[in-house]
Amino acid sequence: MISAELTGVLAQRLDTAQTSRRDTPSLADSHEFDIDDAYAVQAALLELRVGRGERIVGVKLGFTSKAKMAQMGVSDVIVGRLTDAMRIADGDEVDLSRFIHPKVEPEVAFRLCRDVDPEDPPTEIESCVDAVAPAVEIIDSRYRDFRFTYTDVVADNTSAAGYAIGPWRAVADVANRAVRLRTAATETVGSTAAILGDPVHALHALLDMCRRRGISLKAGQVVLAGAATAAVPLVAGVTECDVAGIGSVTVKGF
Ligand code: OOG
Repeated sequence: MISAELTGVLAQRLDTAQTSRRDTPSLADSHEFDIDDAYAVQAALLELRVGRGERIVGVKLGFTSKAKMAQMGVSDVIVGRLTDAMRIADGDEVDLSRFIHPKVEPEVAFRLCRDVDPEDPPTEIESCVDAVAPAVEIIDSRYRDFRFTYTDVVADNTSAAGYAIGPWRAVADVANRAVRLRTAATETVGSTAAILGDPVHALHALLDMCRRRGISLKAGQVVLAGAATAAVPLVAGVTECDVAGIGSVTVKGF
């Protein structure tokens, strides 16, 4: 286990990379730390953001696609925090100079209608969700060239940098829906089945992580269930994510 002091130093390094938009080498190049340390660095990083007045508004899951897990050689999802500073309203402009090297992923979002207490977790998390929506997540690893280890990316709040959510609708079956992500440069198609077979499984994985890692969730918070396709560069112009039968969401990079 790394010391509280080193935890703070590593969190500060990642925070400076984000606020100055300058990438940093992998922490694992110079430090040995395990997954528990990585979540402690993430928590310290979020404390810095909250200390600047940001509010935690939800969580995001990563590595929910089998391809990405295989690529990283892991079998566990990762969890990061979303803050209000990361939120982009549906259709709004987003200044690309806010980021280091942003990429975008098509996702499904869930809205929580009940708190989730890790000490007294619900038996099934579906009862805590009242709405679903199409979403895009902007990931912007603070590491040079997106080169990181499993523990690095957890420390870096799972590359979370921005998100936009389309119109909410009452909970619907979101299994195996066609997903299309269009940017000015590329079009990518996929299926929500890439998200652990069904985005609802991402909710189950989240509940498990909440129990294991003492993460509490609050009614009104959002959950991004993970990418339905590989991430693509976020470029200037309109980026649209469409989830068949659920709806679409856009952001406009400039
Ligand atoms: C890590 C974040 C991955 C997902 O949905 O798998 C992620 C990264 O690739 O930078 O958000």
